[in-house]
Amino acid sequence: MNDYQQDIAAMKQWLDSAIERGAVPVITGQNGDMDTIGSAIALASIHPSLLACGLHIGRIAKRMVDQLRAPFRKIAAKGTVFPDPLGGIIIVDAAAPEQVGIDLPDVPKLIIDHHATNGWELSEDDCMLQWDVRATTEIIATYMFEHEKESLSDSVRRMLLAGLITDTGRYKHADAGSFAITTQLLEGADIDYAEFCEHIEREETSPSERGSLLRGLSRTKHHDAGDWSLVTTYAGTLEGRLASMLLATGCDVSLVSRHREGETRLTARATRKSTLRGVHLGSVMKAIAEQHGGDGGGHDGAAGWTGNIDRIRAESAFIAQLTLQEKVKL
Ligand SMILES: [Mn+2]
Repeated sequence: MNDYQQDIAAMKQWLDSAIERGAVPVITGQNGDMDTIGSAIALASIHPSLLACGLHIGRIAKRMVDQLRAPFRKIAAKGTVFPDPLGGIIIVDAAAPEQVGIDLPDVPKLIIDHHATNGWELSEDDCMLQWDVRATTEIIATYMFEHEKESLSDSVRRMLLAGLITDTGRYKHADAGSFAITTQLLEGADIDYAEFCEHIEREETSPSERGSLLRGLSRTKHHDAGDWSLVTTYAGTLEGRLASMLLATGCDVSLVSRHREGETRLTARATRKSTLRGVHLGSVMKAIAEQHGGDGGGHDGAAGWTGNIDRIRAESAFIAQLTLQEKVKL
């Protein structure tokens, strides 16, 4: 058995005993992106004792949940009363407890994630699957193909596919594994891939969001951060989308910051070429958290940090950390 197969076996064992003990909420990462929501809803479909829930639901995920009438419960950061008895909790696509955003009950945990960095502390009854894959839905799909094939309805497959499509930037950041899972999900399903993809990627903005994106674009600055060409700006909303748009200028790395109610948030993106040459934004964000507090981490090409130093200091900290990453000659 390889590591992944061992993980799947451990996950099966954890799930079987948790379901026997009681209800099992499947909790999403607080950014509510399609990968975390899709993972939770798909996994929750395997048994009535499981319920997908979380603090936020992002816009693509919201659209999918509404259309497929998928069960998802929004819960509050504080004072959520979990069902009794509670068999355990599952956390999907969150690299640390802070990325869940709610007080977690003290019961056995199953953590399923694909971030390069992780801040979980495990106790004996916990189980963690941290795989080097492009989306958490790949891990859920692998599990379901192995043990819960009859739960893989077209709707569930759509949830899993949507997580893959969004986390890989419509397969721009895909690898052989994500293509293999995609093929498996499409085989035997009544899904028109091209139409589904177009549907997922349809990005509507309100006039105020468009205004915010345009102001963000008009405030951009270029920096040389050591070996890297960096474009920065700040915006009040849609930072991820803005950061991706900035990469189209040809820079190596983009950074969008935002400050609201005493909290600063950094959102960064890097091109694949840069990550191959040594940029790791997850490590940059983690280093900022170590130096200035707050919570940071993520992937090599997409990462974030949240904390309470001001925006300018946070941006400088990012530039300083990025400068430290040396370019590898290819
Ligand atoms: Mn993800």
